[in-house]
Amino acid sequence: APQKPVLLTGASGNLGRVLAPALAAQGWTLRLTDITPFPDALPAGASFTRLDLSEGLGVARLAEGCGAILHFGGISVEQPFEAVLSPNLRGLYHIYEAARREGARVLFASSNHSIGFHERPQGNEAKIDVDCAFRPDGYYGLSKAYGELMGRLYWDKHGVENVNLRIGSCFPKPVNARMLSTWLSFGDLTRLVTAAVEAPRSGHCVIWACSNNPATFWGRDHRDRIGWQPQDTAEDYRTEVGHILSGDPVEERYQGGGYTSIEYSRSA
Ligand code: NAI
Ligand code: 15L
Repeated sequence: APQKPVLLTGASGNLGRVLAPALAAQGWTLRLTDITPFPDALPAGASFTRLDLSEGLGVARLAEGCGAILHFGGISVEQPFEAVLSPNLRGLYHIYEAARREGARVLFASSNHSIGFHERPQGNEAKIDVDCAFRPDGYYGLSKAYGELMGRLYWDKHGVENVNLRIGSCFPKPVNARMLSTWLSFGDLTRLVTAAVEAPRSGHCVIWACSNNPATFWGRDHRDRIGWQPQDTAEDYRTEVGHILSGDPVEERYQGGGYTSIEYSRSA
């Protein structure tokens, strides 16, 4: 287990509620935080502080003495610009300033929606690597691109290490055909976070956070630097969900799926 406490933002969210008990069971000392109360029993060795990420002083105080910040808090779906702005842009800045002060490593829950307007590869067409262009599919995806670039800046200028997890679809199981490509199991997520915190050095790196899916959209990334390999596969669910398509041509064309077609108004 890490020697210093680990701060987990977004602790009351879907992934926070998976990670908090799983990491605590590995003996980690966790500081949990969210704007909404933690709905479950507090795991052993964990404390919880209710806080809005827009409060920079509060974030700085919570991060005191921490060796890593797992940043999973904020807006997690497409929302109007004004709703995304404070949690995802201002909040991210507070996280990075705290990390700089503490010399802590940041794990950032980025998203496939930072690159969602790449087309899905057909047949044996080349898959995109993590150094592909950002092609956000909305204000949410744009905030994730900003978050990854914030990591780039703080590494280049201040040596703040950061691992950016470009998460596909992290749910108990895939629920449609797209998720045969994008699904990340909870087990693979927990092992990924563990590897990213425990790696002796990470620098600035970007990881395609999906399970070992043969139908993946994604190619090379920096997983070797942290020594992570996914163990689960969405393929186990092909007969169950492989026929579940949206019927929307925009959604099915692009990697970001349903987010790309929200308010889509391009005519050619
Ligand atoms: P979630 O929406 O369940 O959890 C996010 C948490 O952030 C919530 O508990 C919410 O209360 C908290 N939050 C929102 N605004 C806040 C603020 N101003 N101050 C403090 N806390 C605030 O989302 P989920 O699914 O757990 O995702 C966690 C992270 O992973 C998010 O950053 C999301 O963008 C990212 N992600 C998740 C994916 C998934 O498939 N679940 C896919 C790609 C990225
Ligand atoms: C995300 O970024 C969201 O947080 C999650 O709710 C899913 O929509 C996921 O992407 C996805 O693309 O399936």
